[in-house]
Amino acid sequence: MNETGVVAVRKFLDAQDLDAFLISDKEDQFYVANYSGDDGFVVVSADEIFIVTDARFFSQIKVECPDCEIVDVAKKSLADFLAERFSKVAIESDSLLTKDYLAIAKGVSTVNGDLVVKQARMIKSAAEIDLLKQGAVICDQVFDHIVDFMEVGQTELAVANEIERFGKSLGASKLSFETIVASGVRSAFPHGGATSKVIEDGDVVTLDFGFVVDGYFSDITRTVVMGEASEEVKKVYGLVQKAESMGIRFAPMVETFGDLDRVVRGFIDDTEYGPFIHGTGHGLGLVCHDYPIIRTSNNDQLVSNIVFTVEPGIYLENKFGVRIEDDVYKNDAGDMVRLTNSTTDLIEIK
Ligand SMILES: [Mn+2]
Repeated sequence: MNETGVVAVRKFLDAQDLDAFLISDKEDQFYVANYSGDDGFVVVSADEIFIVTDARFFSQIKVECPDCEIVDVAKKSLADFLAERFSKVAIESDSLLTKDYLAIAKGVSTVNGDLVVKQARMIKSAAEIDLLKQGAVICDQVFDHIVDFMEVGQTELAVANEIERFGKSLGASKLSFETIVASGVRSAFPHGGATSKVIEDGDVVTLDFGFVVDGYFSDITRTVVMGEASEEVKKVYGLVQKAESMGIRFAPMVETFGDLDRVVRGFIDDTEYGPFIHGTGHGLGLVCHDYPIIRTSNNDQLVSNIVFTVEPGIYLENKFGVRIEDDVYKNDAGDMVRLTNSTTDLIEIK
């Protein structure tokens, strides 16, 4: 049971005059109740926490969430359980299946509580930051290794496989996402997964990867050049590098994540290579693209201990693309701390 999560949920129940909060999002379930089963629901009321699931998970619940009460779905459906005990229930519309919602809505009235747990999850404890740091350190070690490993003539897949193998050998439990190795004109695809394309001399190569440590995600992007970088590549690279460092430098001075997006976006949009086509970054935590997504419309305050990425990019169709991404947070003193520390200077692999 995570005190911060439970407090946030019960505060919402109080404010909205609700009887219970139905948590359907798996990471929210883990965050609030420490329940890691891949099936079932967590229901938080003013003084109890229930886990509604089947017998496959009962023994695990006794270990993970000893204070929670088990509701056996073989004997009572979720909808019946809620209808018998509660009348007004918060739901998570971004994860609750429509069929479950329709069944529940017959017996209780519902209020949407999508961001309640996600906003609590944004603020990381020291222990969570430590796990996020461990993943970021693996990213840095993998980047060092892959720069030595890469040669003209390898396929993107061979490079991706080596990134994944090496990261796991350093203790990662899994990948944050399918590794991106995009070379040559493919580097202009913002999310170009690795293919059998052979990496050639002069190719710009975008490497975007991450690893999970104890459930917490990391995410790094570096763009390298095989052989000599052209003047245009150097110019675009320099602009992206500047945009990224501006994002990190300005983060302590802005009020909201939307403001941070405007700083980075404004810089790229004002160059001859604008507009900047995606968000400036995203939160990192129990999922890779965690709340908040850093875009102009986000009004969350950029307060201390929210771990997030800064990842501007410029993509020139049919030519090449450059993106640089680091994992950062503002500490209690108001200073930015980088979790990933690989150089952002242009590396030409010769
Ligand atoms: Mn990212």
